[in-house]
Amino acid sequence: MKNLFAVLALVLLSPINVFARDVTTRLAVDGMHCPACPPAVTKSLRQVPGVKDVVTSATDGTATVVADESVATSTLVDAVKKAGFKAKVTNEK
Ligand SMILES: [Cu+2]
Repeated sequence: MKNLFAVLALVLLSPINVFARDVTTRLAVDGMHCPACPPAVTKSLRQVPGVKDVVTSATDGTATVVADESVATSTLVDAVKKAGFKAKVTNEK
């Protein structure tokens, strides 16, 4: 019983809400023409608070982002823009 309370307290006190849902967003990224491009896009996207995982592909011209549902897709598009590329959401939440 004591353990159950300890776990419950941990969950409630955790700065990361374990009940928050993760959402995968696919972005079509324009202009990733060389191997140096995807890392720049990935880096910019990873700096967005709430983003948990990023996979970019220069061959497909895509970025797949796993982020907390609180992260707006427009924020992700802006992050790609900041890296110097144009992006468009290709799936809806
Ligand atoms: Cu490049």
